[in-house]
Amino acid sequence: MSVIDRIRALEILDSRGFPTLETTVTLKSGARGSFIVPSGASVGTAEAVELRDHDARRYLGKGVKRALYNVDHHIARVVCECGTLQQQELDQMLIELDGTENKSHLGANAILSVSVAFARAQAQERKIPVYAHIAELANNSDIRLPVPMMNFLNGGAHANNSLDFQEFMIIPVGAPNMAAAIRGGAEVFQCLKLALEKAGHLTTVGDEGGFAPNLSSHDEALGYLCDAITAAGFEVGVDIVLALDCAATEFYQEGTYTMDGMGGSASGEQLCEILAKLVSKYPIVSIEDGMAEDDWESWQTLSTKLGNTVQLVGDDIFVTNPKFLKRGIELGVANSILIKLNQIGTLTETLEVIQIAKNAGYSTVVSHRSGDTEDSFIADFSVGTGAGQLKTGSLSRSERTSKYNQLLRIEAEQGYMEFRGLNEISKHKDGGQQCEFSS
Ligand code: 2PG
Ligand code: MG
Repeated sequence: MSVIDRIRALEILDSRGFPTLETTVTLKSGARGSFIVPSGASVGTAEAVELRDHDARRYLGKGVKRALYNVDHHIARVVCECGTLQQQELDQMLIELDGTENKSHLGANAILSVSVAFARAQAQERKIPVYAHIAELANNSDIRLPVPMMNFLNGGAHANNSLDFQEFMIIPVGAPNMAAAIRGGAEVFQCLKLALEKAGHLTTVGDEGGFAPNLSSHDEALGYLCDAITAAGFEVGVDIVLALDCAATEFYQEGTYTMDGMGGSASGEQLCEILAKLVSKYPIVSIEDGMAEDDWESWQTLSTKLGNTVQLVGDDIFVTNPKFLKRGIELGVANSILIKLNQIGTLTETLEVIQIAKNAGYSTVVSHRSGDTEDSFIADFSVGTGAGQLKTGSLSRSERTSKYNQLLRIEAEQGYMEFRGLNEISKHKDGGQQCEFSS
């Protein structure tokens, strides 16, 4: 139980150079917590609303002064007056104060910034690590490090290149701990850079810090990843496996998936075949948004075809919202959910969604946004909730490495914390024994 003394928001910049909110909550005890809100590019239609100013004279209309005003005035006035508060009470109060289903009145950015900053302030007040406080809020006794999904080749809405799929990731599942996982990933990343350079490709990076070359096919991208894993001295499919985020909503319209960069279009069924072929050729254990957010039928086809062997992660289709997740569970759509705090807008609701997923046997992948910041809260959040997996971009750009570095700090401070490797990934293929990794 804490009493809020002061709340202040500031308009600062995210990794794409667009404004976002940083909110600081100060408790009566003097403890403080801050949170910087991230921002997506491939945004699900049903996500909670990020309030922007739409004033073309500032930041091309993307200013967040209205959201800032809502924090400093509307929210602060109410929550600073109400005495002792717990997280759930605060979040409920924010939801009611907003009064809309999609948080469009105050803005999900305004609401989330207060919700998370309060949790951090409480952790400081209690003199415990943020992840330990989150574990208590989540009622989770299974604290552990997440397996990191590292996005080394960027395409889709995150890069200006030929790749239609948005993310080509590696997962160092054979690592015995976080330090080894990150070291292995970093070595693969450097080997990939050398290979791309040698082939005459640009090694400029996309929004999430992965390389963004103009490749001729998704096959070629996956081939580059496999070669880099081998060049770094690891065994493809054993030490390190692969994952995709197709972000298929971005190239879907009226029943057709149009992959311009790859020069072809496909029906849902055909895209399903394309994905099945890639899975049979490469050690892909996880596919996110293989189908579009409103193409539930093709999602069902994909889930029937690949759901027994591959982790199928719902991002745009579930938008971290209990309503859509429950529908997915009923219809047998996907077997995993991507967890983004700003898709739903409060900490408490995010914890509820994770609980629903866990109860249904769906795995959970905590995720950054493509427009992110130096804030590393999701690292602690993934540990405290025992989510099992964390997707937070490549091993370059500080807004990405800030999360990996926080995981390294947590592991080092603890001396040991459980890291389950491939066992975190639902429906994965057999294999994955530990081998070439050392810390
Ligand atoms: C995604 C995310 C993060 P964005 O689609 O999973 O990688 O991208 O933040 O642009 O929605
Ligand atoms: Mg996604």
